[in-house]
Amino acid sequence: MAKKRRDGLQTRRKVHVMTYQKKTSFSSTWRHYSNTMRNIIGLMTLAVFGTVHAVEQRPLGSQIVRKPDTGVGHFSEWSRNSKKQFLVDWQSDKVDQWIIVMGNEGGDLDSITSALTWAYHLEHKSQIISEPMKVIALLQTPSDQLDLRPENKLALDDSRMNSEHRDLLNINELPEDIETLSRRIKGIVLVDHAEPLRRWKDAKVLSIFDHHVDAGAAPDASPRIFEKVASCTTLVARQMLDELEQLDEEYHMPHELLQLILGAIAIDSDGLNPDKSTGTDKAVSKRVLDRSRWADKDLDDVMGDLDEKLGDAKKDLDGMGLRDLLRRDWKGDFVDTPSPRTPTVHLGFASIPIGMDEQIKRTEWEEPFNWFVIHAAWTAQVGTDISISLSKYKVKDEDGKKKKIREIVLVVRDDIRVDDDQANELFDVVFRAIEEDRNLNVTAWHGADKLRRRQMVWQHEYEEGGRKYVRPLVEKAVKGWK
Ligand SMILES: [Mn+2]
Repeated sequence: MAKKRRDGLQTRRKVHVMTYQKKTSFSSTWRHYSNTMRNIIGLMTLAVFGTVHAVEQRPLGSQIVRKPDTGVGHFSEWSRNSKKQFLVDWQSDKVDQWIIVMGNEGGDLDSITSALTWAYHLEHKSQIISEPMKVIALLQTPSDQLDLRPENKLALDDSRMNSEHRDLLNINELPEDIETLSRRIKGIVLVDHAEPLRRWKDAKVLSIFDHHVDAGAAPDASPRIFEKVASCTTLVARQMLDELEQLDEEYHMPHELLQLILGAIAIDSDGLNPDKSTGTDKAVSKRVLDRSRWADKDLDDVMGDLDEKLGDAKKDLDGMGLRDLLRRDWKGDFVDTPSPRTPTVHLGFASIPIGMDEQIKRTEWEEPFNWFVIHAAWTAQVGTDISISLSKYKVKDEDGKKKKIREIVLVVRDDIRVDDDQANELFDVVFRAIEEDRNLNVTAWHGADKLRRRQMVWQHEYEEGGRKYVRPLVEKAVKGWK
């Protein structure tokens, strides 16, 4: 009976999809014409039959919405239910009961997995030991940005999550202005970042799990865990397992979640490569593996396979243009400075895993100017005054050994929060911080002499000089600007 109903639904859905596709295949001229005609007819109907009939009309300009194909896994089902409940509660003014667990806005697999894991744990644990808590994982990336990371898509598919991410709550789906929402909810839990983004500053920070530099935020949060491990997921999973094993009766731990956890740790640790990970990453992975359907397999084999598969997907950025490369791993936020003239500026960071020359080739005219105009359009859209773009690529040295080259692009614009003079000063402050850093030991990029004012490109070979290193360095410089 239930099956029959489902089949019926699917048939209806197919019809919907077909109608939708047929509509989109009309030429735009025809669509425009027919829309105009429909609007005119609609208006005439309104005029002739009045409001009673008008409410039965499809609202002017409305579109046919395609029904989502929902995920197939239990974990997906849980996640989709939480999302629905959160939205229902918001609509009925009960959003104050909710805790939001959020990763950083780069939206990598570590952030997604950490947030989902902790939300799942908190909710299920509370159902056993106390009043059930309402907890939702929030992805601080817009839904259309998720697929710019092919490894996320693959890992979520493998965990039988919905292919269109309908089972995840994304930042663009929040029904309320974030500053207002952050005052109404019960609190937030930060995973994979050290302090709340400015827009969440009024929310109560209940817990923090992170593997970046401790910025001293929310000293009373509990748990408040900062440890240098490969993956933040390691810290969240360890806490979850510790607490789970304390319970008189354990809640169900779906394989899909365990697999997601192993995938996130595998990709961040290069398959538990000892140079990239710690004993903690390994020990926690083993505990997770033992609970999974792969319990009889060898840990290093499983993690190696996951890393290879997800790592290959991660590198597959063929055909991705510069704008998508800039936004696929973008982190930005406001920084306060002591300057009485402009106390707050916006600082943004892109991380791009291919070099500048290759990025320039992916622009329409394949010339450096094109890189800077696309970049300028992007930073104008997100309102960033000071932007840093970090890229890396590998070359072979004389002995045929691979070495990693990193690049740093600095651009300061003068049309958002700061004027020309202030932009010059800010550029100098950040320029000096980067040039004078002994670890980075930067040299000018080969095309640096052709750059415009307030643009600079360097290269360096400092292995640890990724965003986790450069961001605090630049933030400190900006905070010191007077
Ligand atoms: Mn992380």
